[in-house]
Amino acid sequence: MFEKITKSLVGAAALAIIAVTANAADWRGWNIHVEGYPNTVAMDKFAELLAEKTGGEVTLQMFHGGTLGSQPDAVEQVRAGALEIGNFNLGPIGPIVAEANVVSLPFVFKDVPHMFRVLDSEGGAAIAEGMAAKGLTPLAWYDAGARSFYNGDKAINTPADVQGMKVRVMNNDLFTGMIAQLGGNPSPMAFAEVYQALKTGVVDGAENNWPSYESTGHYEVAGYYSLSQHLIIPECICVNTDAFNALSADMQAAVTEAAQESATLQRELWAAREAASREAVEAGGVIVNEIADKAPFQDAMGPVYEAYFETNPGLRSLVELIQATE
Ligand code: GTR
Repeated sequence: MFEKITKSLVGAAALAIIAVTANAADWRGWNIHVEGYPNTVAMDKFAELLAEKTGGEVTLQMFHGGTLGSQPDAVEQVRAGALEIGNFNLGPIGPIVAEANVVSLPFVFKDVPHMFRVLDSEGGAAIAEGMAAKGLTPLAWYDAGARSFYNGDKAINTPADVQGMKVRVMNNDLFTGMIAQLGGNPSPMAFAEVYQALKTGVVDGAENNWPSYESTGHYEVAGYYSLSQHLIIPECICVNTDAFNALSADMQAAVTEAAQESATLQRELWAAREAASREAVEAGGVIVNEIADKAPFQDAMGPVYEAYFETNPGLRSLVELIQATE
């Protein structure tokens, strides 16, 4: 009798454990940005919506401020499943996923709306497929505006102004090639190190969007911001592909919906923050320089495109598709 009860209790406990673990996933997520940054707020919202829409079956603990490591490291961690979620810029993903690297070609997009139109078309599908094949499934796209050059001692108006300048870039051969073609010395470096590098003169300049230029304090040590807008790179909420595929179809739909709603919020917050950041740095004494003619910068990028096509002959059509997208 006693044995029977014990057996059935053990059986019930085992069933309960199976029931609890069958769909449940406790995810950990990486984000590089500080509190209050649009992505940080939107990733927290994602975590909230995730729990809500999956009835608590999928939860997410976010780690902000790059506390879990640099972006290139975090990309590898999500691919390997050591982390499940990352809010990544596609720049550092390009070296791993050739299709995703098209968005890091300088001047490939006309503006941010053009970028989103491409992402919502078959071009975006090709990029997403390439990413998933490398273990990074994009669930939604975030806005990261346009990146422009900043430095300490002069406005940049022509490629000649970049001549001999040491410029920090994100890890990607397209970005080192871009600076080299302008006559500068590219210096790939982790985001967290840029402030100190600018301050101590390890680099002369860097490039980023308004919110990052402001939130990092880079504007305090590099007070000329020249509107080259040479890169328009989307960001993703990316999930480890195996972790996502392990979920039921219903749960996958709920997770995707949470990510898309988070992206809608992020894009609204982004628009407001771009304006606020610009205002804040200008109030802090930054000199904003409109570049009258960006054509010489664009014309200098020919060899960067050629090098890309040489390594990825199959991707010429994807670039053409982007250029043909209205
Ligand atoms: C920011 C982007 C970050 C990171 C950073 C950088 O605009 O949101 O993910 O890529 O730039 O320059 O490293």
